[in-house]
Amino acid sequence: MAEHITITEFLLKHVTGEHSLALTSMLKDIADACKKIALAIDQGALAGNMGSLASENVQGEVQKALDVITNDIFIETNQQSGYVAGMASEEMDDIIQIAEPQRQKGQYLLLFDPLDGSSNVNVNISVGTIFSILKSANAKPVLADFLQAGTEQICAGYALYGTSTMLVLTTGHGVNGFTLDVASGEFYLSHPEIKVPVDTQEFAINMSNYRFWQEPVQRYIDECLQGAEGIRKKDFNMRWVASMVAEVHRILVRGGVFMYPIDSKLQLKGGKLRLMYEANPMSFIIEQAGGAATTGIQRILEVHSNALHQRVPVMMGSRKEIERIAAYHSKKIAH
Ligand code: P6P
Repeated sequence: MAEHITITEFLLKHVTGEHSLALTSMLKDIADACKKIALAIDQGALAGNMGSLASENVQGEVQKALDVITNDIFIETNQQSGYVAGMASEEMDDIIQIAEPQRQKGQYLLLFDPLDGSSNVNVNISVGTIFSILKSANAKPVLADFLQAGTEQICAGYALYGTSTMLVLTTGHGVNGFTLDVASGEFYLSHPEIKVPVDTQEFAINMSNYRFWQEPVQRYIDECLQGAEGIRKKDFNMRWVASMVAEVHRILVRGGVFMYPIDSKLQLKGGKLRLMYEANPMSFIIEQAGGAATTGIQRILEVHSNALHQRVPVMMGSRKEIERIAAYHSKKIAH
């Protein structure tokens, strides 16, 4: 792999500033955790952990054995650096305090969804891990220390367990992708300085919810479906993998929009996707790659966080399309 640099070489060379030591160390542990998760998933049904447990997570979702296994891997592996003072997981109600000996070096918060799209595991469709890193105001963080706007993130990324295992991350200076070389166990830089195409002809949304959407979303999708004969004067393609990490990665590579908008079914919950460890990290990545991310009403990264498992509407991807969608929501573009 002489033509590619390893993730460690990349981090040492490119991660600078006040958080550089901490981020280099924490991202090494995150990469190690994702390698372990990839192994656990690659075993598939052979490892006997594809089933569902009797337990439910804080979301009220039946937990799959792998949800718990990957959650444990992420927590255990990311306590090594000494920089993580607290964690929060989609799979756990409360924040996770890190004991004194492990947190002596710094005050960072690691929020994560250990296995996003886990319902796809049994049918062998790509899944991922999403993470976000914040600075804590306290050495012994409490819940309030986690409730920061997405603009406060110092790092975000995801692992995609797809046809290859990839790690994609940003520290606020662009987006870079690394591919796992299974033979050596190293992540190598394979997608430097990723940029989202500003235009697209591809949208990703769960069409079965059409009758529950608000008018601006129905309008946008109707116009896409009208294709070249309609006002958009071009045909659109549709994708829906039901795995946010896979959708966002495709958009980073070839453009598109990912939409999980608010709808009449989700009104009381506030949305489908979670702000702190899904929408915020993915929005940070998309924006750093030149795209945009909105709730329909505001920039996702500026949403005020008032609960650890808060949900938000999510529409992100190619900048010009997201600007159009936001304009439809604010009625700045007449029919
Ligand atoms: P639906 C996976 O459960 C997830 O949180 C996202 O990764 C994905 O985009 C979405 O839900 C899929 O939702 O309605 O298709 O099941």
